[in-house]
Amino acid sequence: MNFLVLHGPNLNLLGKREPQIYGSVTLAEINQELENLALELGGCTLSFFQSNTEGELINAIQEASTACDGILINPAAYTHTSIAIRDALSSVRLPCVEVHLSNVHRREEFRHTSLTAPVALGQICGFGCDSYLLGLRALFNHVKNA
Ligand code: CA2
Repeated sequence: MNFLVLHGPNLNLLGKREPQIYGSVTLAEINQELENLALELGGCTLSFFQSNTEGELINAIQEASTACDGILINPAAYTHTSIAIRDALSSVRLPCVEVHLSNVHRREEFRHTSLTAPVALGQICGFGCDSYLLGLRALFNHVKNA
């Protein structure tokens, strides 16, 4: 099984700015934790991509259609704004799990809407790095049992 892990805009700043909201863990550390879990799950390889650009995220989603069995995505602020990313996820027809570090439902009202969650298997939020790990487990189990 091959999974694409997609990180949206500004997540490259993790651990470097606003630790009171997003914690002190860096994106590299999250990716490492995911690699460790993939090893533990067995038979699962991961590719990682972060971009601050909507079009690059869409290209990565489209390219995943031939190379991957599923997508783990934190679309970051594009969660709340991007019909284009939602359309890309929907058209690629791969199982997808949406994750967020913070509990978006406890934050500003504009973060309560996700344009992407309706085309995902599910959304996990509020558990910091564990949101990603829980998301990978859910994606792995879904694909294994499909
Ligand atoms: O909680 C999440 O994972 C979010 O996807 C993070 C996004 C936010 O727009 C979503 O509403 C919820 C923001 C990512 C920005 O990350 C930063 C990290 C460190 C410093 C500044 C921004």
